[in-house]
Amino acid sequence: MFDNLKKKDPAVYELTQKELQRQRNTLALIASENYAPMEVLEASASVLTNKYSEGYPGKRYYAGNEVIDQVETLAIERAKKLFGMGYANVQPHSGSSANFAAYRALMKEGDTFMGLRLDQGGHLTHGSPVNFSGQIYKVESYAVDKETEMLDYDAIMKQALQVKPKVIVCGYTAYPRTVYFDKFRAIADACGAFLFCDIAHIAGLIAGGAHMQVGPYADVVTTTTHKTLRGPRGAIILSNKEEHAKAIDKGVFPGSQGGPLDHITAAKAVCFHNAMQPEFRTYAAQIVKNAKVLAEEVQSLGFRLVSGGTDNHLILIDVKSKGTGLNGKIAQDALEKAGIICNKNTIPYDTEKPFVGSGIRIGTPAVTTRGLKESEMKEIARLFGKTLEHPSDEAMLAKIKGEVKSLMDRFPLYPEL
Ligand code: DSN
Repeated sequence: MFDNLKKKDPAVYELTQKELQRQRNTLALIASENYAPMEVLEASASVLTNKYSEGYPGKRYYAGNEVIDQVETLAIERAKKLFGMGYANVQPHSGSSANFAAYRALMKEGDTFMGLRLDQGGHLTHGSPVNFSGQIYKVESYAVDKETEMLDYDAIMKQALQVKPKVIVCGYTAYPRTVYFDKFRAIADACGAFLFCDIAHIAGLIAGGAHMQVGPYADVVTTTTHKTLRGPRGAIILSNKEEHAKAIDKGVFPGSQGGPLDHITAAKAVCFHNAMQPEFRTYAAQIVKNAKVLAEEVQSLGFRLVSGGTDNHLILIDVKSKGTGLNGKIAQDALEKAGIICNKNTIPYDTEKPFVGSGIRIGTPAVTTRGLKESEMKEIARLFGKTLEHPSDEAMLAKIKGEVKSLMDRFPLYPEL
């Protein structure tokens, strides 16, 4: 693979190789990242990239789509089966595009929806004022409980009954706990709202049986395909309600996108097939096991964890709690120098600006793909703690980077490349 790129465009080839080395040598702890398997990379790099196929299977605006129709239909059928839902649109290019199209299907401009505040673990598309979601619609955000830092379903119910939103958004980018979709269904029913679930972070856990199912409860579901699902970059929209199908399809094309990325659709189909295999259940369970051990170990180093722990793939660490002058940005920068790649994050009721944050978010989907297990989580916690004890000691950070590389060398990444 890549022989032609190497010959024809050595500059781009070199950059891909550098990135491969970076991925091989560092610890990928960004909770939303993963390593797509070779079969997903191969489908993504296929000749399917050459085709224009605006429209949907059997109803295209261009000729020559007999094969693409089969690819897209296969992806749709697999997505439906994987999540136990009756309808799927596999064309969205990203989670934000999927959410845009889904909102268009469920709301009119100026309608009100409820979503978790961005600084508490929601996503930009869940109502941030700098995003289309906060500009086109009226947003009534909800928050996590100040004490437990978890969703307070009674408080959300109370707020929903007052606000009477058109849509309740349930889905998070930095929430380390189980999401009870059944409780959200009850809230949506009580106030007459649609329940929209953005499962981007936990889709792989749901597919792999390591988190409660969403299908029986949601009106509309969106997810990216590249996080815990371990597929190509992209997204899908799902529903069980026939009434939404037409509006969602229209919201994607022609509402907000042109031609689908057919090579990515094929890679999504591969991802869904993989996620239906028994090994994927083992993978999903291991992600959670690893996160729990990592959380306990980080906690035992004296860091406070938001909500006190984790039920899923991610851990939100209040690095300021250590009282050693750390904040999210200082910690992220020091960890990066030590080869530990993660992101700064606000924590609920943070007093720091979003660009600084009091927290560090880490997750186990990528390291679990790489084969690391509980004993390596202890090693990761040790390296994490040592780094944050010496955040400005460049020699120490360089030494830790060497230790990180030695650890990762034991778990080869993409040996074929
Ligand atoms: N940017 C993603 C994350 O890191 O959580 C959400 O889309």
